[in-house]
Amino acid sequence: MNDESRHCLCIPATPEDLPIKILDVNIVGNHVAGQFAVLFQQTLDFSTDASLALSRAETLLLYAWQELNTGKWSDVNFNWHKLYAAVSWLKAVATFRCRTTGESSTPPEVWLDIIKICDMGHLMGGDVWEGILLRTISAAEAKISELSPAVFAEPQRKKRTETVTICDVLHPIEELDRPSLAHFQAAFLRLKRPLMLKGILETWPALSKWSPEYVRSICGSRTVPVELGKRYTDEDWGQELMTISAFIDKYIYMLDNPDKKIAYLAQHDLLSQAPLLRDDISMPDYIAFAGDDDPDMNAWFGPEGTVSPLHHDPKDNFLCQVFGEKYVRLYEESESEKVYPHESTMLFNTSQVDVEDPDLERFPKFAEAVFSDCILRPEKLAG
Ligand SMILES: O=C(O)CCC(=O)C(=O)O
Repeated sequence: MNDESRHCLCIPATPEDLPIKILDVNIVGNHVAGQFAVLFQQTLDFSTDASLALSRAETLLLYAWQELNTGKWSDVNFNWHKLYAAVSWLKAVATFRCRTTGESSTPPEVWLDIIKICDMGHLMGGDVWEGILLRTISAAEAKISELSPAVFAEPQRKKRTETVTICDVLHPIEELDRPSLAHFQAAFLRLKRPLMLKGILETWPALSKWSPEYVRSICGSRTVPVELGKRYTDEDWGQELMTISAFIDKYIYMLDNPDKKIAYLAQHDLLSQAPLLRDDISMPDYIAFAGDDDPDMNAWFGPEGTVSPLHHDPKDNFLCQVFGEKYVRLYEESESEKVYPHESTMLFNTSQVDVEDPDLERFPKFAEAVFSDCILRPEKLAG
């Protein structure tokens, strides 16, 4: 492997620069720790057969995957996450060794696969070895744009045709045009009522730049979790990991999707995954007054017709619309009983009522529940 490829894959000058003892044997067991050590040596010793390292990496990933998906995600010991992340990077290196001859230049498809493998590692495991997965992804992205500039070319905004009728607003949420911070604090935080803020996002470059094609050009090769189905409360709802590019083709442009199945890239920390998108927005000052020093920042990206069922979040929310429009309905906490929260522990924060078509025989009190509503368009922000 030449120096440039080693550099792109973040392989240190000497293997000793990567600590091998990162796992607690008491948690992962002697066998897994032993297999990990062999994989580590095999992958970074370029005189060995890389296909052996690759199949050992696959086996270890499967093992770690099972551990990660047994029981509650929050109860999984962090050693399993670390194992998944570290093995993913070793798999990326082994894949590169299997797919390249060392003589001709590496085709962009190989770098795209490296990004996929590292993204999976990062999604499931976080990161190890000082952010090696994200560093490898950045280097691979740079390599792709150098080899094949068209993949990341500056896009044209594609025209979309709206066909979904959006609900009528019945009890409009109060609108404020750039309120002072003091006014905002009094109106929203003290009275605890929702507000629609106007004129706040005007300076965001995202408003003029973002479109499906722009997002594709920035992070089309990145893997993200996608919710399949119209609502997460539906029986046939599921989740899948796919690249953003595949998501845009199949679920935004509905290519190769004859039944027009709906999917939603929902509640995902996309802006950390794609820092260039993060540069197109700025945190509204009002957030500093919401008493959260470390706010979560999630993105929702979907086709027309996607629905987030009526639910409650543990934190206050600022919902900003950058593209398209969205009907939002809010119920006060005092109305909880009338919106019939699910009884299961998984969905306890979600209403059983389909707001668009409520079954008033099953949920009679829903008819009396008091709500406020609005349509969010790119220039407005609901707090
Ligand atoms: O925009 C959406 O579809 C849902 C947003 C949401 O659930 C939230 O802000 O908590």
